[in-house]
Amino acid sequence: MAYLKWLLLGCVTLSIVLLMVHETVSRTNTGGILYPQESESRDVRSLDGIWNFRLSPETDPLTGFRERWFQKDLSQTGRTIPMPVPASYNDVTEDKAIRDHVGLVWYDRTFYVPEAWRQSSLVWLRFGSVHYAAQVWVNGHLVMSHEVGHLPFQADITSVVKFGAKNRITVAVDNILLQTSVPQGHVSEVSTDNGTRITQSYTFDFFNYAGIHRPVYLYTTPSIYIDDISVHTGVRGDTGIIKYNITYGGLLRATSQGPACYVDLLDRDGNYVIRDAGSGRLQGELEVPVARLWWPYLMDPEPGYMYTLQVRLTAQQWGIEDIYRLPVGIRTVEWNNTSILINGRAIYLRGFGRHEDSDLRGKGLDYTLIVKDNNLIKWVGANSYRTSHYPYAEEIMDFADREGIIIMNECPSVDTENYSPALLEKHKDSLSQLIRRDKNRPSVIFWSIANEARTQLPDADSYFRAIVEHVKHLDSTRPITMALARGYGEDRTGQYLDVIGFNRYNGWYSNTGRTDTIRNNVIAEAVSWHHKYNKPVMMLEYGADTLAGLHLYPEYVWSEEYQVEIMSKHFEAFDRLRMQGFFVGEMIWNFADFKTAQTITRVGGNKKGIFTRNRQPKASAHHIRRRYWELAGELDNAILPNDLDHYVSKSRH
Ligand code: GCB
Repeated sequence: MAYLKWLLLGCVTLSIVLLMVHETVSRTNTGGILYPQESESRDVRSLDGIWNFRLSPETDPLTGFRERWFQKDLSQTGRTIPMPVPASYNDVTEDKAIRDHVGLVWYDRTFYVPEAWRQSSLVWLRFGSVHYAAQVWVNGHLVMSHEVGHLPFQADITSVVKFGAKNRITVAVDNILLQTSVPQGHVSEVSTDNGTRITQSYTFDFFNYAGIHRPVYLYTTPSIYIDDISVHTGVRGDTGIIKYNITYGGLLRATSQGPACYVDLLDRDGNYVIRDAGSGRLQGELEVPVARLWWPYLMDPEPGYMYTLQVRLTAQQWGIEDIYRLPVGIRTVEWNNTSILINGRAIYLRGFGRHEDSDLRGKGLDYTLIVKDNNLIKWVGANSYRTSHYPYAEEIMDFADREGIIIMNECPSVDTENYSPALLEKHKDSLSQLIRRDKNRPSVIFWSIANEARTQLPDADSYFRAIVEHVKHLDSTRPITMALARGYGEDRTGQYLDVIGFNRYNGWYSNTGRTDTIRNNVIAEAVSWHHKYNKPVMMLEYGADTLAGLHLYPEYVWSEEYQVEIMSKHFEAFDRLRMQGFFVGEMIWNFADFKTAQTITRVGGNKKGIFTRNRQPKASAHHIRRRYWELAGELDNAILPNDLDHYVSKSRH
């Protein structure tokens, strides 16, 4: 009985969130989600910093709603503590109750809106991501509700802000995952020494960090504004093609003429390549003579070449002009039964699965970490990664665009089971939001629709057919994949995918310690997937937990030597598979160690990283570096760095 009460409570919390979504949908922007940007017509202010924070009482989680905490300063409702934004709240204090809290937490802060913004400006509030569900009030008015973490949401808050005065923003965050959330989770009751408490469980291993994870921006647009830009690029001979489609927002009188739109194209150095194109139309096509193409890292001496599409929207009778600058990379993506091609050249992926995860910050955006990770990716000679198991921050994706890193862009569906119509809608919605956000990024080459779904279940067939149809409808220019973990014999979903990705822990979860079973098993499985579906195949996860500094020889589980050995056995398999013509990539699990839920199978987290959580290399990082660079040399004629091997003797150098 008590169990049911708690379960219901979880549902109640989320359904309040959902109810509010419906109530506020008219005010929440459902159009584009362009990244906030300063321009001649737009102003941006960051609301990052130290916010006030408090937990909802665990035994009465809905108090904050009942007592309307959003109508006063949070500090007037009880004791608050300082909390950094962006950051996960879990690891910032010494309090286990905060780290392991299940349910709602509250944040607030004040901010000023300059008087100068009153003139002809709309004021927008945008969150890069809040995990898992959020409601936002400005000056006591509910302005936004959002569900599914890892994705941005925004609203026009002009009607509720006070210009030239102090304003308050309040955010309620719910971390409860249920059978109809993406990803799925479960709440249950646990009997403790202090009475009954709720506890949350989930089948995935990464820690369910929560909070305001990414930057919060206040920004302005003119009253008629560029709402969204979509580009599709192509190549004809040495001419680059950019097709664009611009939508605008704001109220125009029924009698008035629509706004006119002009586009310019600038090269990487800011020089005009094309001026005033489009003769006022919202759609058009640019022809870029002798175009510089967007190439992946190490496939070209200047990878990640980005132009800037400068869009000017003018509503002359109102004297309004809005300007937005979108980075654009020109490239093509094609695929067939055996290969993926970028700009007509076959690619071979060498990369990893990753997590947004670091000490203290959890999943909070951290610029130092982003730059460090980006440096390490390039140091290792990787050309790709999967955004396992959810969309990564836009600030991270910007690096991938500019550096030429190929992204397999994954939505937050992990271990999906208990298929239901409600879950299907949520899952589709997460993909709509992801595609809306990332559709213009040249680095995004694949959409990954799920990780390790239970694809052997009868319902998986129609469920994933519907998901694939949905994605194709939104974007048919990129191949769709999924990280499959059920055996090829029982899988029901590969038929709908364009590329087969599989995860398998040979020598770790199966045949532990027997590295001599790896090579043939990997080859046999990859070949079987290809035979079953006649699609390109790649390995998206393999690896071994490794405690940095643990050395055991001959190789023994958890040691650095064992991780290296396991990798070499996979490398042998990959090289033989490459010769068969359908094997398109290898991604090791994981880039870095990361925090997990507490279980007896993890020692202080998942240790399958080739880097420690602190981003220091294990022996495996040096090992994979040699392979990835050598592959780049062999396949793309990349020039190898001269420190791949340390000097040993004259005969080797
Ligand atoms: C998997 C999951 C990944 C885990 C990994 C592991 O199959 O996709 O999220 O972290 O295994 O290390 O167990």
